Amino acid sequence: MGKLLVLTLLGAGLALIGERLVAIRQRTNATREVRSVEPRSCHLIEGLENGSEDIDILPSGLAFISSELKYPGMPSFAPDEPGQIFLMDLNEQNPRAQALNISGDFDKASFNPHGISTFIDEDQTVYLYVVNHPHMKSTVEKFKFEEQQHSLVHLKTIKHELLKSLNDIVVLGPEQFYATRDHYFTNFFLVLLEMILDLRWSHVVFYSPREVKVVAKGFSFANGITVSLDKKFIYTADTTAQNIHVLKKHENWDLTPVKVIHLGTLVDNLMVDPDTGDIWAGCHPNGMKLLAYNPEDPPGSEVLRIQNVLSEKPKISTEYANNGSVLQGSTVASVKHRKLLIGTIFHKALYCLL
Ligand SMILES: *[C@@H]1O[C@H](CO)[C@@H](O)[C@H](O)[C@H]1NC(C)=O
Ligand SMILES: *[C@@H]1O[C@H](CO)[C@@H](O)[C@H](O)[C@H]1NC(C)=O
Ligand SMILES: *[C@@H]1O[C@H](CO)[C@@H](O)[C@H](O)[C@H]1NC(C)=O
Ligand SMILES: *[C@@H]1O[C@H](CO)[C@@H](O)[C@H](O)[C@H]1NC(C)=O
Ligand SMILES: [Ca+2]
Ligand SMILES: [Ca+2]
Repeated sequence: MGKLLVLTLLGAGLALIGERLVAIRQRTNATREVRSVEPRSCHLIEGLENGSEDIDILPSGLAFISSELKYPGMPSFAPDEPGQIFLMDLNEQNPRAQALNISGDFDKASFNPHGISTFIDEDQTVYLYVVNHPHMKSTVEKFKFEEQQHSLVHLKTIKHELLKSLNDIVVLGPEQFYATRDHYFTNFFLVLLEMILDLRWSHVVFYSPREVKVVAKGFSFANGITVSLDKKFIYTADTTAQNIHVLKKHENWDLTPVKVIHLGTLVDNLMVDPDTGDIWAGCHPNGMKLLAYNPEDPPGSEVLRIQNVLSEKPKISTEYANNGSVLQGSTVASVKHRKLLIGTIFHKALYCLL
């Protein structure tokens, strides 16, 4: 009896693991190959070779780029180099990426920047908020941007019990932001288990100095987050559910679901075109090639544009796609006046004219 029970349980366990592995292969589009799509003119950006996970462009045309992310399970070409924030002026004829100097009481050696968001105060001061993973923990760093000095002044580090396993951030007030928690667990082994079992414990957190709360939950892997042009809606990517959630923002900062837009690809960061309100999504066409990195058969890149987001039938188009021969592991596509920057987790970055 005992042996039979053990065998039955073992069999059921193996069947469950098998079923889960098949589900993961499906959820990561493990067998997908990518066909090339390219805008009018694109070239790789000099000086950005080790990642450009998130890119935020100011109305003035200055672009901030977070670089050299170290994230568990993902490759890094510069595992011992601290991360940096680069600046690019898209008004220039041939914009170049330059690392910003960081001053203030801040440990630059453990800087590990991930999602970023800019905020312009009433007096036109520019602040840059950065999700940071010093020693693989999560904090949010607030910097003041000094354009003349070409530098970031560190103002404060925000930590909170609910601000764990952070991925991206969108700042909507002088001290108010939403952030995505891509996994509930912080321990790599438990995160794997969370992914395998697809627990959907990932969520969106609201932060202000007076109140911190979970405002949206039930995500498989909440990733990029941004806001509509009229500031009434929040857009959040769910990477492994392969969709974008449109959420309505309320006076008290609560979020309620409006709709879900299915993309059928592993969507990472989201940006809104300031001229049109379209969503631009950096996507991973094949998640398995990211997890099991092989330079001979690298992960590709894909950028989708979603028009008429709030309409009954949003239009989804592929604006860029590559099998990894040029660009690997795209995470973000940021546009401004028909100029496009595409960033990646650990690889290069691309500048295109649309
Ligand atoms: C990716 O995988 C999902 C889930 O299996 C599937 O619905 C979708 O069509 C796939 N996407 C592509 C482009 O093959
Ligand atoms: C990328 O990282 C490698 C290894 O640390 C380093 O040699 C190279 O200079 C880095 N490239 C850039 C552009 O930072
Ligand atoms: C960066 O800032 C520090 C402190 O303000 C300063 O000493 C250093 O010269 C600056 N470096 C550059 C390259 O501007
Ligand atoms: C990617 O596509 C190019 C043609 O566009 C081809 O030459 C190359 O072999 C492909 N690479 C991979 C890894 O599939
Ligand atoms: Ca962002
Ligand atoms: Ca991200």
